[in-house]
Amino acid sequence: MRYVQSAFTCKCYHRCDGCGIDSWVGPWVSSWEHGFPAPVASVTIPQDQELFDPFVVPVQLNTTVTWHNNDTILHTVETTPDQTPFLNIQSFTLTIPAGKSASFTFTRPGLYHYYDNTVAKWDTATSRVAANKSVPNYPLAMDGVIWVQGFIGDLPSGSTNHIPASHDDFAAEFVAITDIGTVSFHNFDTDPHFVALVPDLSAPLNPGAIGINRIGGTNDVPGGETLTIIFSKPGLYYYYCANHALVNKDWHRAQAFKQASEYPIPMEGFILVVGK
Ligand SMILES: [Cu+2]
Repeated sequence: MRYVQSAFTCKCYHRCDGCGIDSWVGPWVSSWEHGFPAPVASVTIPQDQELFDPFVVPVQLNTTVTWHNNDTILHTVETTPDQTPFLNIQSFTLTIPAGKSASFTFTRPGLYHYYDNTVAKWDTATSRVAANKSVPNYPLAMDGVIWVQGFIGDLPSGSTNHIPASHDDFAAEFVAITDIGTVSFHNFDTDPHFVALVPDLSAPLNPGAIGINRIGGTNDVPGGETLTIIFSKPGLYYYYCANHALVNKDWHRAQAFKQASEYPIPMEGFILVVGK
């Protein structure tokens, strides 16, 4: 794929991978319109786990994602109520009986956060998906993220996030910036918190290292500390606080420590860094 910003018209062009023809991207044109197969991706619902696998799926624009329900009960796939210019731009609700599949085609770049409302709930106080207590992988919730890659206009080059006082979570779960950009985290809590990447994910997830970053709380520094991280590679960064969550290596996800105030909700977040 190739995106060209013309100096005079500000139109974006997309070069077809197959035939090399540039097409004006408005509406988006993808290689399948030039005779190539439409991109597809899949998410599995394994038996007796009450989880989506994999948790985060990066896809190209115009990809049709199919959820395969290999479980013995019905599951739902529903976008969370959160909506921003880069989050849940298309909303969907799918109901998938045991042994069946359902699909959705993503035609707008951005992040899509979805969950199964039969085994997890939307927590309005924190704007997070929380697992129901009865699920086998508790405290992991049955939610997932689809990242539809592509250009998103009007993103800032710098953004902020914070840890509210008396919380063990980040105020915003999803933040988006342009490449190169920065995210500043302020810690209003008494305890120290950390920002570190969930390991062992393959690019374009976590495409660059950010280190293990400690943010002192108000017990350390009057008013709490601010941490600023520079992101110089586009991609989707999935991070967690090592003081309040561990990495579940089976599912490549952050999992809340029992002592964390928002348990079962893990102290995790996503930063989408979009190329200009
Ligand atoms: Cu923490």
